[in-house]
Amino acid sequence: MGYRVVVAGATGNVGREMLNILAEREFPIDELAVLASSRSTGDMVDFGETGKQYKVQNIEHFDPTGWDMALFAIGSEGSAIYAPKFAAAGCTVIDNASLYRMDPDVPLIVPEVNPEAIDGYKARNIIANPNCSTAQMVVALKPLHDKAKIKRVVVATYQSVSGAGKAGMDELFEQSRAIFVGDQVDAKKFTKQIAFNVIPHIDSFLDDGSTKEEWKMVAETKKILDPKIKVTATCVRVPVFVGHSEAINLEFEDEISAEEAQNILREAPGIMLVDKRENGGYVTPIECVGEYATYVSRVREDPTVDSGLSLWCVSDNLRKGAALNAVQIAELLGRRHLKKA
Ligand code: 11C
Repeated sequence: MGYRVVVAGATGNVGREMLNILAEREFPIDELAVLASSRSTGDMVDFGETGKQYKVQNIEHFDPTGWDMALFAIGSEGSAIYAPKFAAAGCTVIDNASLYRMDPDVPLIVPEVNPEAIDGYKARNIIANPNCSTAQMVVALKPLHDKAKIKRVVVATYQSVSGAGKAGMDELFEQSRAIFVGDQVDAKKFTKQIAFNVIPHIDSFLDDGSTKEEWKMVAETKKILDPKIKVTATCVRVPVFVGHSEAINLEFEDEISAEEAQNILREAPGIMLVDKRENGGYVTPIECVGEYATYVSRVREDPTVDSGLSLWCVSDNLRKGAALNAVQIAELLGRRHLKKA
């Protein structure tokens, strides 16, 4: 006995991971519909490693009446059209796009951090999934904030190209190949060469000189964790296929030692502490691919402020940063609000 579940955007990086994770976690599904744009209609997609395949249906012609929930990974333009339609038909939308995240009537949820906020979802019947770089950061921050109250966060990100979709992954691959064989290197998806380079620019520029990705880390952290926390971010694209990394510096109101922080993080939900203070005693993005955890390493005191810590945080941006968090929201919604058929 389970739910009638829709995955929209099922052929993209995040949609495919949604299907994998629903299958891996044996989410209670009575009926599953996989949707995409007309371009992919009729394609077959795998339901994880179950051996089951589903035919992709055209989202334009799909009637959401009678379906319990829809996991959307169709971008803000698609969400603007289809999220209100599905929500009005009684199908709760769990939306991976940024469109509704700051809407006061739409809960923005990371289940390890603010599960109770989901109770407000009925106002619009939409629940938002945060940006990938925010999701992993707030999982790491929450238990430390509970202990010693974070005043200020200074974060630099090292974000993989899969955050920019399949086109971003293809561009890193193509440029790397071109460099090895001596072909011309073309930049299409990114503004500069990404192979063997880093680019301090993700999403569009804002009037104050920051980027929208940096703004999201500020605004979403405040909405999910605590509006009083000050955040400043520098978001950087790096030539890594999957896995976002973050160098995070924290200033606290109350005292907290590195050892206390390590002990707290070791017990915290969603976190795997790997912090051996020796060669290789930390996690790099390549090791987090396909994993659920948010990894924390390199926890150390920052002696330049009264109470400060620095740490390194890595997670699979397609999983905790997107698809896994969406499925965790679906599980939370089911537990707190829906009756199984
Ligand atoms: C990136 N974080 O790495 C972005 C992708 O608001 O959901 C996700 C954008 C978002 O490019």
